[in-house]
Amino acid sequence: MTEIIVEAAPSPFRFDPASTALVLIDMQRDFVEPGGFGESLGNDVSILQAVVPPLQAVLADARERGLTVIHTREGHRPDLSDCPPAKLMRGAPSMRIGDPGPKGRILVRGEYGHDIIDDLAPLPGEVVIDKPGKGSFYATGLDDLLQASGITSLIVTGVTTEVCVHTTVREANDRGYECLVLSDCVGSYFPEFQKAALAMISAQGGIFGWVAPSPDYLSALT
Ligand code: TIU
Repeated sequence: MTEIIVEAAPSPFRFDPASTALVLIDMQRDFVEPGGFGESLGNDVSILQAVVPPLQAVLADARERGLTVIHTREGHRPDLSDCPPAKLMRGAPSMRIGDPGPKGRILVRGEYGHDIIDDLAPLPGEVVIDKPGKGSFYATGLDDLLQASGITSLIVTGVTTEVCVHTTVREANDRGYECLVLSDCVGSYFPEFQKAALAMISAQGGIFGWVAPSPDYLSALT
C-alpha cells in the first residue's frame, strides 16, 4: 500500500492510488459551451472554462500513473422516458431538455452537445457513466463498479460545484467513500455558490469530504 497525504481542508487527506478513482463530473458541451443546457437556463457558461486547464493537468497525471478514471454525463434517453416530468418542466429555460439546439437535442444522449468536451475526451478503457440525475450514484451502476474495483476514495472534479458535484459527493459520502474535491477543478456559474459549496464540504470536521487545490494534490503525488 502507498499512502499519499494531501494538505487539505479541514485536515490532511490520505489515500492509496490503487484504491482511488479520479471522477470528472459532467464536463459536457451542454454545460461548458454556449448553445447547451447550461446557457438555456440563463447562465454565462464562459466562467466554467477556468476549470479546464487545471483539470487537464490532473487528468494527464492520472493517466500517466494509471489511476482509475471515471467520466460522468448527465442526460436522457432520446424518448426522455428517464426524465421525470418535474425535471422536464422545471423553470422557464429558453430551450427545454429534448428540444433541438445548435449542438443537438438538449441534454439527450448521443447528441453532440451531450458529449464531453474535446479537451477532456475520455480515452478508450476509461469508464463513462451516463446518469439521468444530478448525483452520479442515482440510477447508475457506479456503486457496483467502484465496489468491484476495490475503490474506496474519490478525487472529485467537474461541474457544477453546488449541483452535480455536491450531489455526487453527498451520495458517495453516505455510501462510505472518502472524497477529496479539487477546488480549482470544480466550477459554478455563481462565484458566491462556488465559495459556499466548497466551504460546506469541509466544515464541521469534513462533514462530507475534504477540499484542496489541485497543485497541492499533484505535489503530494510526486
Ligand atoms: N444547472 C447546473 O448548475 N447544473 C446542472 O444542471 N447539472 C450539473 O451540475 N451537472
